[in-house]
Amino acid sequence: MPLWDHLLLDCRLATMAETGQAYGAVENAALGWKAGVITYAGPQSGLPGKPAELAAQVDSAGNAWITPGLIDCHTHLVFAGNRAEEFAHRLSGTSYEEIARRGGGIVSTVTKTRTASEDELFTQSLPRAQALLNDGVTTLEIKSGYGLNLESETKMLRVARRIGAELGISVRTTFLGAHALPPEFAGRQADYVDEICVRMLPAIAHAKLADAVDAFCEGIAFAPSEVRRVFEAARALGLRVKLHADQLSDLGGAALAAEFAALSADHLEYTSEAGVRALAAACTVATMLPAAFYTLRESKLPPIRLLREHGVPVAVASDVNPGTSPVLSLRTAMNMACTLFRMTPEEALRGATVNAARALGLADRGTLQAGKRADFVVWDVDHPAELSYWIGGNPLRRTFIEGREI
Ligand code: DI6
Ligand code: FE
Repeated sequence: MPLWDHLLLDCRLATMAETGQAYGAVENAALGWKAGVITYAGPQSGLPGKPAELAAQVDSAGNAWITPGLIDCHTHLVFAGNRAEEFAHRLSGTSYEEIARRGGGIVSTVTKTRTASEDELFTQSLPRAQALLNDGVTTLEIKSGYGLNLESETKMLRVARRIGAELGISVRTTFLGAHALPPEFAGRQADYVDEICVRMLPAIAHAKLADAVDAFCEGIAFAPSEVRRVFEAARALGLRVKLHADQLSDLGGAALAAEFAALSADHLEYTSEAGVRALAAACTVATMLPAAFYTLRESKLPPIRLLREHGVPVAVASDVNPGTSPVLSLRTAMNMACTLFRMTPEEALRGATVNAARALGLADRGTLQAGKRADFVVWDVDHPAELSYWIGGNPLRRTFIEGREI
């Protein structure tokens, strides 16, 4: 009786485990799995028996590099329409904040998303998830935040879950009701925060539609005191939080996220050293979103050196959204993390695997180690640094999710 379902021989594994080796690399390696879980990831010479006796199916990876499936821990890919027109306006000099103040920006996507039927929203959003999957993503976070009322926020979250079921990809959903002020609440921001805390959040928690709760803490969005109310409501319902923090200004977002033991604080361009210390103490992941930095032509760099010095785990995500990050490739975001933020290619890959898993509170994936989910990608590259090096192209050869090739 074979022990395992499948065994791949002749692999080069970028395990991303903390082994002291760059990328946790193991060459001349083998990878075995059973029932969707890795049973062996190590040197081929260390296999506990003859391959044919170990697994029902044995084949060769032809010495290809294999990484954990990429994890995109911050996206807003469920939305209707697009904002190519706004892109043109920004290029001719109108700022993102100015467009938001004039009722464009996020609110224009809200109008389209509210109007779209659930099927239309699904049909428009699915190809974006498919694009990420085609580029190596096997776990994906999707936020709501373009509905801004209970009906449309739950519609978005249902569509997000349906995308996961349709593609066989693992989707984690995040409720982002505190993304923007919906027009019907103009001049009544406190009432909208009440609506989130008293009505929307409890209903969404009850329907088990969200795995976490997020908020946009910014001058053009929600103040720290308002975010605090949302986070207290989330905590009372047993939901973990994340925060869009310090993207366009320093409102102390990182420290606020840390105070609530957030899974992650995201963006962080304007975060101070005190904020970085708070993240380190709370074991909160710092998520870099360089494609938004790029799209907004920002110049204030996030404090990468301080994050390193204080040992904060750093994730990298696409932030797919129609306004500030129309990027449908996590590898492109990894490239930008290197070129724009001067992260190393290894840090970028760590940020899109093991640290991204932490940012989603998922302990069962992100590395190639026995006991982890058999989510992995076989790449046509000579070195794992190439995953951050190339822009475009299609180096992906095979994708496995829970041990099943897709
Ligand atoms: N920060 C962002 O970069 C996106 N949301 C957020 O909170 C932008 C969303 C949009 O412009 O549609
Ligand atoms: Fe975002």
